[in-house]
Amino acid sequence: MSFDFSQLAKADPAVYEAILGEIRRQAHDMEFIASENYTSKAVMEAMGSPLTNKYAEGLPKFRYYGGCDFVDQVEIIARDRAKQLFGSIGANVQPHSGAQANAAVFLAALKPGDTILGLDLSHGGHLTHGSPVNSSGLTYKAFHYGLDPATGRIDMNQVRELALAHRPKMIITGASAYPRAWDWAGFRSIADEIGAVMLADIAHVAGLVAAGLHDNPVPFCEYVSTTTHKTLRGPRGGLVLGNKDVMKGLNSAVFPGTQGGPLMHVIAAKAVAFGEALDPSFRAYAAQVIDNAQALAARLVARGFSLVSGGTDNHLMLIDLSDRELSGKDASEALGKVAITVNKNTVPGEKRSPFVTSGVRIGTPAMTTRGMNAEDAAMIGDLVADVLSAPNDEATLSRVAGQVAAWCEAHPVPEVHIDWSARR
Ligand code: DSN
Repeated sequence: MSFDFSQLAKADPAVYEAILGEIRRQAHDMEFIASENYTSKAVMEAMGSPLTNKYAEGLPKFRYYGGCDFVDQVEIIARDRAKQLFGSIGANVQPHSGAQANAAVFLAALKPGDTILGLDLSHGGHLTHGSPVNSSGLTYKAFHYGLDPATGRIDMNQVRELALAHRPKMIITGASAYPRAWDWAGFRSIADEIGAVMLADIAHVAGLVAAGLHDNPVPFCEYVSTTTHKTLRGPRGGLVLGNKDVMKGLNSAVFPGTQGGPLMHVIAAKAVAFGEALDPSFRAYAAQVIDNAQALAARLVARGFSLVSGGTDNHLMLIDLSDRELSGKDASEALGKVAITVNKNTVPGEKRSPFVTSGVRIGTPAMTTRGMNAEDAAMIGDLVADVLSAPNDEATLSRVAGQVAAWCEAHPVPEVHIDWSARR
């Protein structure tokens, strides 16, 4: 991917050099962090635009600043496309991140001290779903459901028991590291039993939902939050969707409740990404993401590795190293030596510290953008298995590093072409 950094190179060589280093790293490494992707050049052009200069507190047509005509156009396009993508009545495209989107939902729906119920962090949940080190866990009384140890899947009986016992005001669904489909209808029926509202945080699977390849929680939830940069392949940012009863409160909870001025350049980039996700080619991309994850997972299982839940329905898998000497940290460092980038991750029943962990999370969104097919994914599954089976063997590391370099050279980071003319 080519960039024009002519001004930056002269104005600030130190920052320029660091950015170049990161561009090279992205080109030379296989990117398997499940929450990362390569955005299109069009998305980056929108993000790098002069819209960063504009203050636009408020909503389109209801701003606290003058000069908002053009940023209004941008925000309306982003909002309409988000609603179309997810079949939602309402959307607010201003949250700066997924954490900010969740903070706004909590402010809109809860009072300090209210009870919430979400997926346990060490079972794949997220910090903002009531972790004691996050404001969600400090402000609200949080309880957590987990995975059934026998199946590695969410234990809906436990969810119901906890819901009946603690009567949370909000049930939170969605995860950072859960490889299986969600039973949104099952959660809704439990929420209805106790009169709770429901939030689905689909930050990870949003692109799969948008493509119609993962069930959509919008019909079941008062609130749906997401990031825009993972499977959705947009700029780094957040988005929140809501039904007609909650949008007024939700909009106020975003601004002035939890944020000031929106990042209009990022909202422009979200609009572009949503447009890309509405293009039929995005469905083929998302289908390939899942095929690749399943091919990679199958190869790891064939090579004797345990996966949480035994496989995947989505874009990610979790290698469970609990019964091995090799920790998640060791595994991620060994893979890093051959330029395969992953992250260590806790697994259900984690015995090691969160800095060490017994798991490795592997996701296929970025590498699929880069042209990986299912055959490549199976081959890369072998490379991962080779490294994790002999993490200190220099000959293995050197051979795998060569294979990684050859694949990366043959599959440059793409521009992500969309046939815009077909939609004009
Ligand atoms: N940190 C993100 C992830 O990697 O899944 C979630 O916020």
